[in-house]
Amino acid sequence: MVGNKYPKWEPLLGGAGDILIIHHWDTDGISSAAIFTDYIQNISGVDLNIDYVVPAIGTYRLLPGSVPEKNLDIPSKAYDIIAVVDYSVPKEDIIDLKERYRTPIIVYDHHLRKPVAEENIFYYNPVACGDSGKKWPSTTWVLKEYLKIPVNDLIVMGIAGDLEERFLPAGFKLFPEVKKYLNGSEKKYMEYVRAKNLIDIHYKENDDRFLKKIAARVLKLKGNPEKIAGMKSWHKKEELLKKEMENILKRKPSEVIGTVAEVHRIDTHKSIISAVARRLAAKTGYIYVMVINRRFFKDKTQIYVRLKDGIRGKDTSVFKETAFALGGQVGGKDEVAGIIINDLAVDEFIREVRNYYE
Ligand SMILES: [Mn+2]
Repeated sequence: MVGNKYPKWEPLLGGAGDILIIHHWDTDGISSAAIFTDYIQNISGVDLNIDYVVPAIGTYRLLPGSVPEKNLDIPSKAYDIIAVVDYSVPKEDIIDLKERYRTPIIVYDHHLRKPVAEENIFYYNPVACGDSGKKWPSTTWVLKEYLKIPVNDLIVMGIAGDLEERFLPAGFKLFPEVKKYLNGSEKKYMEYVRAKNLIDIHYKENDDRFLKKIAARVLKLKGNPEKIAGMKSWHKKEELLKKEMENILKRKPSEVIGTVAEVHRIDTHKSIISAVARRLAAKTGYIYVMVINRRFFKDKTQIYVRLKDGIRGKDTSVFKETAFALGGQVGGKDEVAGIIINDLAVDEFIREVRNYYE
């Protein structure tokens, strides 16, 4: 349940004009930015100037400066408020951002992190504060509960973004409001999953220019899955990407870790590592799948670990702790580990994970 422990930030909007929204590059992050935009536009009496910034794909830090050295290409101007939605970063980064810009920070998130309790940081993350992640399927749901918005297309889109078909059938029981909104139709829900795939094309393509506009675009479409399905140019991009994905999924694992994990090495500039891991996790006979991509960053490697769908009582903490101890950047939820690690540390990482599990 939503308690009263969270301070209200709405009074800050009085007199505010320039807002920066930093959001995760995926459908939940985009939908959350759209919901937040709609909310502040409605309660502010004036026209707001809103800039959107999407961090360099695959990074989980708030390090202002042009990409690739730093991961946030923030326009050089002053902001009255900065919001960070659905983007999981270390607590220190949020505090640093507040001090650097001398502005209040509003955070809405559902990733597992240490909570931030600091003056002028309005931190809404029930999962960081001890709630089960199962109760918070998306950041759009966090926004819905705390801003007290009735279920709408953007909220469902966020859920479809993070959980896809895995939301069903339990999600209709756990979240009767969603079931009611969709008239109990699982078929209708799947339209959001299809629309989600079209939205996610843009981060998979690594299209950073368009990603700065996509939250406003999706808000204009009100998150309506039929309208999104009508975007022809988005379909074309999807086709090309699908072909590349199919080619990767046809291959056998490059190696296995005991009876625990299958490992796939890929080699691409596109940001498809999480999508590849998702597809593999749906069909693997192992407990985990690990995907390794050496080509996305110049001298760093992307590693993505995902727990097989439907496995209970396990998480990805061994992978996260091992990578962290080797100097890697680590993010993700219980069932997912997103890791960026120096090329030179990859072999050692695999060796240590092997030592643990074999
Ligand atoms: Mn999310």
